[in-house]
Amino acid sequence: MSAPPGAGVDDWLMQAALAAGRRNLGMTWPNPAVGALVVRESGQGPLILAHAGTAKGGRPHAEPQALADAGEAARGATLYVTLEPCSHHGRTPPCVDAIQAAGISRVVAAIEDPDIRVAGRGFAFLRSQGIEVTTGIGTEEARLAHAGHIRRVTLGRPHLMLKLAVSADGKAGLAGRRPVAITGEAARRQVHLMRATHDAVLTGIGTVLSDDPQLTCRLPGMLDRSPVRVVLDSTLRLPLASALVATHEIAPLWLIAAEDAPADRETTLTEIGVEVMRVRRRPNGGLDLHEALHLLAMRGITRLMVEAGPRVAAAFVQDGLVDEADIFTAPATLGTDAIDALHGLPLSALDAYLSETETAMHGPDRLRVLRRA
Ligand code: AOF
Ligand code: ZN
Repeated sequence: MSAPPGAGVDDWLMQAALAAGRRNLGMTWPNPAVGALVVRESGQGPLILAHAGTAKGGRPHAEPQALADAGEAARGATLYVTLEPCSHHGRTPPCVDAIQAAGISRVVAAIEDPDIRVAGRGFAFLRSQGIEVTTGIGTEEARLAHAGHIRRVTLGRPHLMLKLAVSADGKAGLAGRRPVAITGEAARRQVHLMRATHDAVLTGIGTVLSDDPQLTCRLPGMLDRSPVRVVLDSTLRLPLASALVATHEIAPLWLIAAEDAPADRETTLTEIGVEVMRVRRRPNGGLDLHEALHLLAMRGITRLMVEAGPRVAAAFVQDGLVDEADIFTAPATLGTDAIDALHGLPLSALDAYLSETETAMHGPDRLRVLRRA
């Protein structure tokens, strides 16, 4: 394998570590999906001895798995890792101890871990043991891959991705909630992949009542990568016969209700395995979205995808809570009496704090990715 022109060896090996970690996005919460490689100089270029990503459920961490796989050959080798190795005693011993014990002589890490239990201590310990530490390789990609973890530990809320599907004239549906297909099959598959790489997907009770969605990942063989399904349901109207309830053994179903929602509904729902949490209402009667996100972060959610109707979508935009908007635009128009994609707001409201970073075609539909600067 030869290095692409212009990129240093550390850069492209870090890209491989990032790929190893990203494979498990959506499966490692509450932990970040870290990637690690053990690499030795072979005399004819670097040789990747082992690679690993943080395991499902968040443990074991990436580094001890890659080190165990490399075995004795790790002695004197370099470890590439997408996040600062941990230095705290959690449910597993610190990764820095495993790195030292394996005899690694150099660590290349993309970014510091903002978790207050680590925050530079991992690097400091490695250096104090005479291990060379290089940081700042693949920083931008690592910040994206670990955005959920970073926001959860620094802001107490998940990274929020808002998915929208709009017609060429910026509409999201026909008046009167009449169903209409906007985007095509390739976009649908991409949305299911997005569900797989998020910890949870959130919608509003209005969408549940009109569309009866499952919000699972129905790509072949990927049903077990379905996210936690979260419904904003202030008065607990979720029908027991809904597709969400019918699939609650495939992926958890959590409802976020108002403090004043009927207690007997909560009892009924809880008995069938649905989890109910409550948040305050805002003066306008809507649920307090900041509190809802805080609750989800406390439950361990790092990456939240919002796949909701125009009212819920607009509420998150208005509260400044959207970190990324993934907008599929179809070639067809729906006409002036169709419903706006963001209730009461132009689509350009997203430009107030997001800007376009990527664009790609999925069949006939264009995906634009907007991110917070
Ligand atoms: C690493 N490598 O692969 C991951 C790390 O509860 P614990 O003990 O599993 O620790 C969780 C914290 O460890 C998490 O908040 C984050 O700071 C770090 N995650 N660290 O060295 C990994 N996933
Ligand atoms: Zn660790």
